[in-house]
Amino acid sequence: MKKVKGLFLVLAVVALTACNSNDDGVQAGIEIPGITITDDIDCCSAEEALQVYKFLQTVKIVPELSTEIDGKYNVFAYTTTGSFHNGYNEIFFVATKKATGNYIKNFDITNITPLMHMVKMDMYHSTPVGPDAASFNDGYLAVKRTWVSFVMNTSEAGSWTLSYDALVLGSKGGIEKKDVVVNALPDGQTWLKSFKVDDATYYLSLVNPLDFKTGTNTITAYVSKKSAKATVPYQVAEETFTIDIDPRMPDMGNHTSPNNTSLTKQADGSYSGTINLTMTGLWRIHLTVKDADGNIVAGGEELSTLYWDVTI
Ligand SMILES: [Cu+2]
Repeated sequence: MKKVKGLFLVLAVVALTACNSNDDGVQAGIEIPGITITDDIDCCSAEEALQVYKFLQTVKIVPELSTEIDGKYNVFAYTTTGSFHNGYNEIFFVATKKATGNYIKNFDITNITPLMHMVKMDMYHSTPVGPDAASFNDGYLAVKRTWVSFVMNTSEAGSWTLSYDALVLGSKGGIEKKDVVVNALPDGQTWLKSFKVDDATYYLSLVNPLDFKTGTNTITAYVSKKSAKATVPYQVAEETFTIDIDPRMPDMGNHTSPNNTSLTKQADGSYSGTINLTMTGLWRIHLTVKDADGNIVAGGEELSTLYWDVTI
């Protein structure tokens, strides 16, 4: 593959300094540790590698979930904060060649298995997880994403481990029961709720509520079904539901907002709707869940006791 070191450095300089110069000379002394400076047949052009690098500046590494494979490759895991919290957490993965630091486009992260040990009862349970990690942005295909939604935080009641399998250019690896800490949410925040239909337990994971802004927002969630065996990660439910939302401000006489739309199931298995948060403060999003025939299976009453709490 052709070397494009010069081009890459120019792009990097522009990206890192946001200078407006059209000077196409290579500037000396720019150090960008641990990233590719050449095209790589196993990944991408230097330009795409720069997009990967830039994306990784927006997230933080989770050291306990990173690993080395066969002495040849590294797998690095990232979250928004470098840590985990109650409810939905996106996890991003990249694989690199140890020798060059170059990214690798084709790798698999599978069987993500979070496991909580409940001390008092000496029992174990898992939690909702996303599908196998996959690319999600055409600009940087070498970054894979999935998610875990933790039903409990780490406390005296118990603690979490996480495992996954990795396959990088034919080499197998992964991590096995690494300790991870799951932080509690700030007081008054509730981003994960459960409901029961007959003997089945379902979890409603609200996606990234910190992204909500005043006004109209897309609201995204997942519905996961508890596994028959509690230690098996809970997959996205195959059933189709509709989730009606009724956002209120409990500190302001429970006033509501206009122009909200229900969350409906999307092709990718997520649920998506529209929420209108007319002002800053605490919003209690009351939920009513209907099955595919329109029968209410959870919530349904005025100010449903099934709700998420979000402060914007
Ligand atoms: Cu637990």
